Amino acid sequence: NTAVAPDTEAQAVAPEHTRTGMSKASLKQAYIDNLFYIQGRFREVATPHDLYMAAAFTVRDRMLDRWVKSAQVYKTSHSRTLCYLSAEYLLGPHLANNLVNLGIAEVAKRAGEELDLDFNAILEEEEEPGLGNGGLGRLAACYMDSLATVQIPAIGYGIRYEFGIFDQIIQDGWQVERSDTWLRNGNPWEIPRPKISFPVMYGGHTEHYRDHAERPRVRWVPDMVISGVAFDTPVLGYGVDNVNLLRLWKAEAPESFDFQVFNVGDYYGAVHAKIEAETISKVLYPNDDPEAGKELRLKQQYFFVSCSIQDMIRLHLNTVGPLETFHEKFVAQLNDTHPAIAVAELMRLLMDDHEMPWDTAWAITRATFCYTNHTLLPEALETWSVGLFERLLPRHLEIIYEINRRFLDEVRMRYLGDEERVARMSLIDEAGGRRIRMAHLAVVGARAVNGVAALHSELIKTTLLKDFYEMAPERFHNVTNGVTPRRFIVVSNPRLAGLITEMCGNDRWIRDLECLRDLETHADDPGLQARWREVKTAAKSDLAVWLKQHAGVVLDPQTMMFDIQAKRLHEYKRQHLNVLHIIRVYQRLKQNPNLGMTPRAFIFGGKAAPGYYMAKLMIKLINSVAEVINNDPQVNGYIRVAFMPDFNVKNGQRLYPAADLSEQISLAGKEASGTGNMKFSMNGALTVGTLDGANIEIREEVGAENFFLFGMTAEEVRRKQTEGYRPWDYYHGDHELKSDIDLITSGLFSHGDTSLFRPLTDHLINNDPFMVLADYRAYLDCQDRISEVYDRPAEWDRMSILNVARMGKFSSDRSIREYAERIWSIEPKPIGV
Ligand code: NBG
Repeated sequence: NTAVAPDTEAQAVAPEHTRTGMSKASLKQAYIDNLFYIQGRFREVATPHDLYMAAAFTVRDRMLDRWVKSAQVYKTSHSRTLCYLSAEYLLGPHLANNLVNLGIAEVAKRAGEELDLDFNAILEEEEEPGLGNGGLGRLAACYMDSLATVQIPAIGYGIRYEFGIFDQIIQDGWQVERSDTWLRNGNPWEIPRPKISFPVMYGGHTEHYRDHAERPRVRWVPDMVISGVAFDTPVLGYGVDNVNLLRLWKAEAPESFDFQVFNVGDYYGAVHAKIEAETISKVLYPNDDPEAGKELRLKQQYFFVSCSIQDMIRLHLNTVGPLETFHEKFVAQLNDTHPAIAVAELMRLLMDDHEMPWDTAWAITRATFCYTNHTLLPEALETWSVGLFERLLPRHLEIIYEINRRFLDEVRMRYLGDEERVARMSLIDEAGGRRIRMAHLAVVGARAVNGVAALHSELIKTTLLKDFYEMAPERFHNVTNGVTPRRFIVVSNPRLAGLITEMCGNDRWIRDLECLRDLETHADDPGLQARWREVKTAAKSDLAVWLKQHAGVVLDPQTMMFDIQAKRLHEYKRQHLNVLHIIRVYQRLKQNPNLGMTPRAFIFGGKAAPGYYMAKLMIKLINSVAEVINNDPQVNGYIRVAFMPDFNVKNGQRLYPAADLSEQISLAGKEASGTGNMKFSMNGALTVGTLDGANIEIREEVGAENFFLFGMTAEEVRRKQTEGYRPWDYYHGDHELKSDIDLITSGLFSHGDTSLFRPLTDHLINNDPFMVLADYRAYLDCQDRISEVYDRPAEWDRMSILNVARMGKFSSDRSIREYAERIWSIEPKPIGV
């Protein structure tokens, strides 16, 4: 069931006479039926939303067929199952992706045409579930796609936030946040499971007692109980019949709880309890890095972890049997430390509810969990105050103390007399208010730990978790991130996908991205280069139309290089370095209006955490520079600046295909991996980048000659930091740099206001924690080289083709296979039909 073209295979699954047939005729019939029987509409009165819903249900029915079969096979074959525990899933729109994975994108389009439907308008109608912040949440979504595609039985567990990541609008150049009401019109992709529901407890105290056999036992008496209800979304693999489960939990007040209060006559108290319970899954925290100490966030984490572990135990008891084999049935991957409390929760359930002794419970727990670290930034490493834990999760605090006591004894035994090491490794940070180090809990409770790119995994071993690495080096791994080529090439860039398929002679590359290598031999072919360029220009035109409508900026897709930086706004990602380059080009043009330069459109996209002042100021700066440049007739034939509002998955899909140049300019050692870097290269953009995160591996793959490298290495950064970095010296030592920064403070971009951007420029000159000034000159020189190459189209196109041809490694299918083989020990389980 592997090498069959998806269209044919899909037809084999559902014969024509069934209600989920895949032919054009059955699709048309099903669509009309769904419009009528589900939406209660006929064509003449249907709204665009009705038309979308009917399409979504038509596609969903065809997935459910396969889902039921997958569930049956997984159950009867007792398949080992991967549970991905993640507080975020940045899924993006489902419809187009599911059509592609079902293999019916083409036939559905034709069916739509015959029904006189505007296919693109229907796709546009979908509101995307933005249940994540950025890279980490999107990675979880790519991994769900790949798990199904490489046929690994898997359940993704998470939270069904009622409000996902905020919508960003730009007002007067500033970011303004609007709440994301994605569920407002209903979500056709999910199936509520009111009967799959678990109690989740908070607060109260613990009681230690002896049971009938005189064994010491613990009972947790909470002061609040809520319930978590499952909502399931099917996730279909590409070109296979495997459908996995994404199970998201919604918080509700348990009925019985309501009743109790109601019975004693406290109606308002009951209502209040209900509201408080439902608050828990209300909204996603919009920060890349956790805000310290937010109680509701800890409640959310524990909420979805507790429901998920209880669900796993239920599944195990229903299918396999005794919990002693729990770790043989399940592996649980912790996506960062957000679900790390799972270590204590599994211990609690095994011991308190299922009467297991500590050692057995601990052996099972340690064998179940694996932990992925996604950042080295100190401000992003989660810790929770012991006081908060004591109030919210008193039983878990006891368990964590006991885990710590036993663990530190081991450390002491191993490193006699090294009490400093003991303090460094403790799960409790004793310095300045006692705090629980969630990363340490995850490491101690997991059998494998991994970073997300080669450099990052090395830095974990030599800095962040050095002591742990020394103690158990065999538990440390690297799995470099990947992205799904289904969404990020086939769905978002159909023209490129078509050209690649034609050049390769088949579409195998979609499930085996290494096949793109076939393009290499054509890299110098002027015929391919011309078509390659046409595809790129067409994507640029689409983006230009969109940006004109949504950002009010006019860009010329024919003459301008599209230079794009799209990612969260963060100082370490250095959007301000990009801005300094724009200002330099602007000044050059002003000094010499006849400078024949390569025209460029500088395009930005990204959200700032609502409380991150400096990041918001960077957005304002970009928009302010844009306003001046775009309205200056002396330069605007050469350069323009655009800020795309509301960068999300849907809008990302407009950006990646249209980029000539991808900006990956973080300070070396700070970006754990990056995944946007992969999405851009896969779509033929060349990268200007530092030796950071996965950039290093991208450069290795595509060849140094096809990558624009600049800046310090992580090692050089470290050295400069220890020697004492003085941005002031750079500012005074480079008159162009000084004049670019001074132009910002002059008020030119702020209608004469010389104080507006002062916080940003002062910070650069005096502190510059991410060494923008140190890399400025190298960045500018590199950008000049880039402009020169862009003026030699044959050379540029060749490089672009080679970039795509050599991106095989960065498919998330490869990442998942590595996890499955090296970390999880899970075999693919094909669904034969
Ligand atoms: C982010 C990193 C990125 C990385 C993604 C996915 C967090 C905490 N980390 O570099 O900053 O690509 O994770 O691994 O969001």
